[in-house]
Amino acid sequence: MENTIRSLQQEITDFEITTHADLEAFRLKYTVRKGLIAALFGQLKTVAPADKPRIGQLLNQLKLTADNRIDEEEAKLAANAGDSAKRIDLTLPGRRYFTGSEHPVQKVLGEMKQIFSAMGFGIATGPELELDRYNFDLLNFPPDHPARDMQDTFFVTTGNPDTDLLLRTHTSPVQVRVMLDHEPPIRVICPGKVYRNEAISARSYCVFHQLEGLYIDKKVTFADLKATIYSFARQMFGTDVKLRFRPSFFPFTEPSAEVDVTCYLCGGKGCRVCKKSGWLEIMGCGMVHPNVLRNCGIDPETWSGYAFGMGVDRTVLLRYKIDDIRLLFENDLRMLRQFPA
Ligand code: 2U9
Repeated sequence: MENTIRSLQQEITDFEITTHADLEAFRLKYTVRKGLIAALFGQLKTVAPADKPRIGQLLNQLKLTADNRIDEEEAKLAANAGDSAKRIDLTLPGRRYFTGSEHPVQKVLGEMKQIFSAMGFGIATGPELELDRYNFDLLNFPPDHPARDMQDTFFVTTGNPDTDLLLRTHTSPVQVRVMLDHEPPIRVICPGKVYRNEAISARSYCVFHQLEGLYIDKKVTFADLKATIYSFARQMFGTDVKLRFRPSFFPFTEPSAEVDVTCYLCGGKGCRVCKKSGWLEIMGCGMVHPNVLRNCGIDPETWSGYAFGMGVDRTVLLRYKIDDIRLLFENDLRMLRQFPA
């Protein structure tokens, strides 16, 4: 027994412990309730009474050595863990963080807002879920106008013309709200999302962005409208662009026009994007229809105004050479990360 204790004493001192797993193996072998030391204590009753005090003392010493070893090794392992945390390799390349950035639609909208703000326009916003009255009736749409068709508009409720709700098909109802709430003069732009029940493709989507503008004052003329659009187009598309106004029709403006700029991709020579015409359509515009002024509580004998409206997404696609409008609405990080701040 004495020899066994002495050889275990040596073993416990020499046991190699470098990891937590080694330490656990040590503990399981020697110090647990079913370990070697406990087994020797169990054999103490077989020792001759005269030897018992000496052997007992040796066993106590053995147990103490094992317990001390565990305490020491635990402390060493803990100190090493601290060391490795402190051991940072400063030569490693840093991790790249993607900090988030402006969506390309918001970049273009931001530029447009900046241009009109500098010309004195305020910015107004309104609800995307809109009253049928504000989206159509007050804007002089006749009851049988095709835009009111279920094929074109997402109606939410139908049956009561005063309370029916729909997803706005243009931002014009925001200007209606501004006119109902404020006395002229009024000079605002209204940027925002609009919804149309259209076949989805790479070129058209059921939701897109518009920016519309409205100016109402005494003696506002079509010449004021042309000057404003010229100034905007030069700042937005380049100082070299030329404009052309083509007569058109909208229920809410009279007279009405559509505006083209010389294609800023080919300089007007003709390319695939402008379909060899040299022109790109950028917006519609016109003088606010007297019926619309009256519907919104403004006397057309005293006040006149112009309005314009443009789609934003097509400019975004052309500017950034994106070939599918749906990419603007999918929030796919692989696309968005190509537009860093
Ligand atoms: C009020 C009175 C008049 C806003 C206008 C247009 C012409 C126009 C289209 C451009 C491309 C819509 O996104 S698009 O399909 N818009 O052509 N919008 S005048 O006229 C208004 C608005 C509000 C009270």
